[in-house]
Amino acid sequence: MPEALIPLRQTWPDALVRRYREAGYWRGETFPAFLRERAQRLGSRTAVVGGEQRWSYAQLWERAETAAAGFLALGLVPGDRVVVQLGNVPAFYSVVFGLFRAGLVPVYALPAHRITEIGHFMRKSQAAAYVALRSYENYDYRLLARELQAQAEAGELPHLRQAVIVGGDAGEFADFDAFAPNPALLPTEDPDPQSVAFLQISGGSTGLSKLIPRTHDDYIYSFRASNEICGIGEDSVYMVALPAAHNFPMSSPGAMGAFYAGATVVLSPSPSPETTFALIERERVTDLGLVPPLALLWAQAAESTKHDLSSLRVLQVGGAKLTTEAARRVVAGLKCRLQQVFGMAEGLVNYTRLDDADEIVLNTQGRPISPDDEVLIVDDQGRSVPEGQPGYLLTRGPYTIRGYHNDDAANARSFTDDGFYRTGDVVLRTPEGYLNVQGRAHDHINRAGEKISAEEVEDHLLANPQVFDVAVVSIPDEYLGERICAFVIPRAGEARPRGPALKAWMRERGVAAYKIPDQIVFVDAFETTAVGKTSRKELRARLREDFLKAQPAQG
Ligand code: OOB
Repeated sequence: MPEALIPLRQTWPDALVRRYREAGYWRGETFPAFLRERAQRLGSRTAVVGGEQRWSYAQLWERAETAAAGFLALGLVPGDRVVVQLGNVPAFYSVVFGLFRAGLVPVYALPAHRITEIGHFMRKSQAAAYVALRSYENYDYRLLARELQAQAEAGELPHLRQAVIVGGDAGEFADFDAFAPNPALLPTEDPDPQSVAFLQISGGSTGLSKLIPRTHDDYIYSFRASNEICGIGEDSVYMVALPAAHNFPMSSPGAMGAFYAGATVVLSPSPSPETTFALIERERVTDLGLVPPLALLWAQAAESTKHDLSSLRVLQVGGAKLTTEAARRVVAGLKCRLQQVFGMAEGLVNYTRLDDADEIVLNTQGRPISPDDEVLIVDDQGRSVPEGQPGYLLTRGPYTIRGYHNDDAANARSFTDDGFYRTGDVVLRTPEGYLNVQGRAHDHINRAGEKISAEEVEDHLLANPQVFDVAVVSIPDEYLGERICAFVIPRAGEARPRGPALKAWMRERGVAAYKIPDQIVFVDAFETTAVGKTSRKELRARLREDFLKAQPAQG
């Protein structure tokens, strides 16, 4: 018998629960209930467009109900967790809403994840099932399903019972495309709005990604309020250009906000101008979110494009810092409104407002969604810093989690005794109450919006017998914002490793490609301080500094 499932919960103190309800933030809405209502009311309106598919609200709901019945027919039971690894295809939403409808709990993985990450999500969430596309971006996810199955047979994934393949050709796995409607199997009641609807994954600033439990009430509030701030309504056409599972295109206001508003969601298989510009013209896209390097690429490409981009109303940029100069270039290149978004999967999201002065839009990362988002900016001792000074950002509020799932050590580190989440970001607040992101407390690398833990990459490289020691740092990069640089001390007596071979070796371990170092620098030793032992943090800082001094001209 596998060990019992660790309960999924997110607990705000009673007084705050009352406050958030009375203030009208938490309205007792749930994912299945709102989509069912939209399907009844909006029926034939287009909900989602992707590839050759174009589904109305009625069709999306019908497909979600079929998916729900199919998952339950496989023997999954309400409360089971299901790791979902799908790309930007309409089935992403029929699967996810199907899971919600069945009372199952999606765990959102990204298409780039491989066995190391997926195995970790499966174990941490005690997942009963894995759902993936047959193929996406030239990768056959049945390979991953097979690896998971082998781990399950070896007793390493005691909860895993089913793997489901979407998009045909399911091989030995359950075939999502063959799921049949069966209303008798479906729950008669909608889930508890205070219950955990899904597990999002953290950027993993230290070590492996953590699982983020979000409730129906808290998450729906975040995108309903985002819709208002971002001006999303029934006539909006929202494009998902970043990976659909990421919190930004999911809920800020994202596809979920768009569905909530009865708008149309257009999925792009790639965020490149070549792919997206034609789609923007064809579908008359009005809103979308990008990470800074893509926004710059778009601004440049827009100047010479033959496509009509005049439908674009708002371009949101977030996930990593957009410098003032970059913001200017984006505004000059794309003739639409810019909105900066500073958010995190754990909760808090800040937006510049659409009617803010250019000064604010160019120079800040916005202000919180909610009047009840509490923001503290503190020093090393946890004391508030004087107004206008940089400090660590702590936050608590009606859509910010109070703890990660199944991770006591991370919870002890990441939350204060009175429930504030330590974001790890260093920010300052302007006199108008807007936040400006200055940097961060942890050694993670923000590579074009993908967060990579230096520690995690170091651990992988240290597993290589040719590597004696390694320090992984972020290096400023013109295109990516930051790139991953690994300083490696080869092991004496072993054949000297080569950079490309080390990268290939890491890839073969089954690690997401975005975590593979962009650059490997071999060194003979890490110089230590007179005291003898240097902290990893200091060591990384020193290596980065020396590297930049030695090669000031490098990107
Ligand atoms: C978004 O979410 P995550 O969970 O991938 O990453 C959160 C972290 C933040 O703590 C911060 O370090 C960084 O990403 N970040 C930014 C930023 N937006 C996010 N740093 C500077 N400037 C910004 N505008 O990245 C995310 C979630 C929802 C909406 C938007 C982004």
